[in-house]
Amino acid sequence: MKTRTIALGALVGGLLVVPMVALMYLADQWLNLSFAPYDVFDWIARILPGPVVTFGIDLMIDSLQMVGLNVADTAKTVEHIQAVLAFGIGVIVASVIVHLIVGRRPSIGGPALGLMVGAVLGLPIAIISATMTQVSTSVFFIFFWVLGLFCISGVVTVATARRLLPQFSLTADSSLAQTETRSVRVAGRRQFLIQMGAATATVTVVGAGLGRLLEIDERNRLEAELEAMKENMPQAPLVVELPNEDDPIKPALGTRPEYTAVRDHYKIYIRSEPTVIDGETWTLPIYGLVDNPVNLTLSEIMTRYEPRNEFVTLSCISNRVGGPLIGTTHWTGASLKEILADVRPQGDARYLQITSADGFYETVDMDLIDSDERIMLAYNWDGKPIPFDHGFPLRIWLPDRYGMKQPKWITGIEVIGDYREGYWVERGWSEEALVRATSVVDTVAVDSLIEDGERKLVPIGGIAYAGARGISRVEVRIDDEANWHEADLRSPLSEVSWVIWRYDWPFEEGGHEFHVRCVEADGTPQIEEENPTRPDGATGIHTKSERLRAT
Ligand SMILES: Nc1nc2c(c(=O)[nH]1)N[C@H]1C(S)=C(S)[C@@H](COP(=O)(O)O)O[C@H]1N2
Ligand SMILES: [Mo]
Repeated sequence: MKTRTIALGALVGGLLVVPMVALMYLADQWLNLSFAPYDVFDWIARILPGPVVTFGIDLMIDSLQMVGLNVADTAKTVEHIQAVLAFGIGVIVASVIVHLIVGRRPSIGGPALGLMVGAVLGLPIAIISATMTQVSTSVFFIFFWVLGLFCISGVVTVATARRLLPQFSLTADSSLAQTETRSVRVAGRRQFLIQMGAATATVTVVGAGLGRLLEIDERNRLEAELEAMKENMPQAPLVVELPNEDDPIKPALGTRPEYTAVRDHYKIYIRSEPTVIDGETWTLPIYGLVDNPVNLTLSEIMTRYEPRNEFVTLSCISNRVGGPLIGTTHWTGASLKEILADVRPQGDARYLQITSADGFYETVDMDLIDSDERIMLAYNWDGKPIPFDHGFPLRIWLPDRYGMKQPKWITGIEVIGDYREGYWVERGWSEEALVRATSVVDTVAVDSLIEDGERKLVPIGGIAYAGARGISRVEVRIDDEANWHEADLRSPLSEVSWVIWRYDWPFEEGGHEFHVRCVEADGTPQIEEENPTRPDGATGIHTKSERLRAT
């Protein structure tokens, strides 16, 4: 009897949660109410200890790689699925518990119990949703929407439990007459379940379908808005020209693009969804230990300060050796040193605490800003306003640091005296987050063999990167050779971008391993020892295995 009750509870929970999620999705898209499964997921990710979160992310990345999926493309989708699944499992478990309670005590039940169950579960989730939400709707509405939905679901769950659990429709089943009524009742229950399933399916399809249409519509609207904004911006869109087109060293076929298309640039953010900011109303307050606090608009930042341009390679500290979380694009912004001079920091000012719309924050040492005019508050990528996913309208750029030190979606800068840890530093990641030198074999280009007299050469190529410190040398080793061969270096896009290298190797059939290592401009070799990403960034030699056949 107990296993039947559990199964029934799970079934009802499942039938309930699917339309619930669909309705929340619809409400999110239509009325701009928050999508609770993401809010809860984001909240859990925020409160869990750093190592646990890192372990979870690592596990996910490993699994994705094991099944051969592109991590940069799929990681967020997997997170979304996890969030919804976790939410679904939560509701199913709750429904099972309700069924067990109602089943054990047929005397209790009814709408009061349903309301109570809904409120007990809905209250914390409504509070989490209201505090974590990224939408502009009043938290008051969000709170009552989530709570209300849970209360209704609670009432429905208890009511269905009372209809479906056998002890409500059956006292004894020994006599023939009662066996007849029993079969009638079993049939009635089955019909009720079918009706419930049909209702579930209808609400789900209509809710999810409408929600999806609205979502597409909204995305188009935002993109059109950003397009229109480009026209009115003091910084006219610019066609980015690469400075090294004429370089005689050409990338080996199959090397990643030297300039990353913005849509292919990796994306990392602490939330399930990117943060969307209205550029028209956004301002940047700079306050705290300053004599002249300011509140700058986007166009003030663009026009008051000489725009600075740079080809920037950005890497995530969670990028593994040879991983996808690295990209190079063209950044435009205002020198932070110049902006700071205008706010006139007071004598005891030491750090800037930068805060972001998504709840992210980091601290930057003012001595660093003083010593490096290149540090910028960037508003353009690839000659256009930074896309929503990448931090519109403003993000900071710090040469030589991993992405974790560089907030996007900046909403405020407080000038402070005492050091405060940043979001990821608090979670156990590197305080300095200086990028570590790394080199990667992208390709062994068997499809573009070069005839060299008697021999054939196979181009091998990839990237090397050491932040703002630059690369002076890249070396390749094949299999267990004693010697490393010096590769050719293409002139980089900038002093702070990665370098494309290539080495044309005398072709030999069979399986081979191609290893690469690099040396920084000042002669420091890359760390060959393997280290994990946490806490200071991954190190180690990248190796590509390839089976070569003459064609
Ligand atoms: N506001 C905010 N800024 C942020 C983050 C974030 O989650 N929120 N992630 C950081 C990390 S860990 C990285 S690697 C870079 C990624 O920038 P991208 O998504 O444009 O590639 O943004 C950094 N800035
Ligand atoms: Mo990162």
